[in-house]
Amino acid sequence: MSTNRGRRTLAILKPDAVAARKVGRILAHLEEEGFRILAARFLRLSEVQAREFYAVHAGKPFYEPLTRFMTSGPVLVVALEREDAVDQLRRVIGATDPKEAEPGTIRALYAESKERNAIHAADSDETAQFEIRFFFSEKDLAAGAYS
Ligand code: 3AN
Repeated sequence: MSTNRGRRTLAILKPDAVAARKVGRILAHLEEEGFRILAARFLRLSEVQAREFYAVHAGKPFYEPLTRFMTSGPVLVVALEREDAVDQLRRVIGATDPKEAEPGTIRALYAESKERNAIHAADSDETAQFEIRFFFSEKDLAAGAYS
């Protein structure tokens, strides 16, 4: 996987986006922005998984509500590929608070609030590697690779 460093990132379409049936539009938006879907899975995060996934935020005031929200319904976990994947996905999703997100970004278009903000994206190459491996095996990723 090291040769794919920088080319892969992880997104999670959060429970609010799934419940509001925004999945198709968000995936279309990502594809139109040049991302390829390498692997995708619907799942319901367990409390243990959510706490581990967001461990960097442990102790922050929004940690408990965040993990509660992320376990409240199904999510779609997506491994994505394109050049400069991490930074490009951060650009495409917009700021954490949709009120501050650039017009046309996924959060400006589809997020309800800072807490229910439609999509998660890895914030660095290191985090992306950790997060992709958190959900997908090499076999899952190889199955989605075209080249
Ligand atoms: P982002 O999702 O933009 O990378 P992070 O990683 O700082 O933001 O925060 C993870 C998640 O925690 C956010 N997506 C959001 O749902 C929630 N969150 C972050 N900051 C706040 C905050 N100040 N108040 C409430 N929720 C927050």
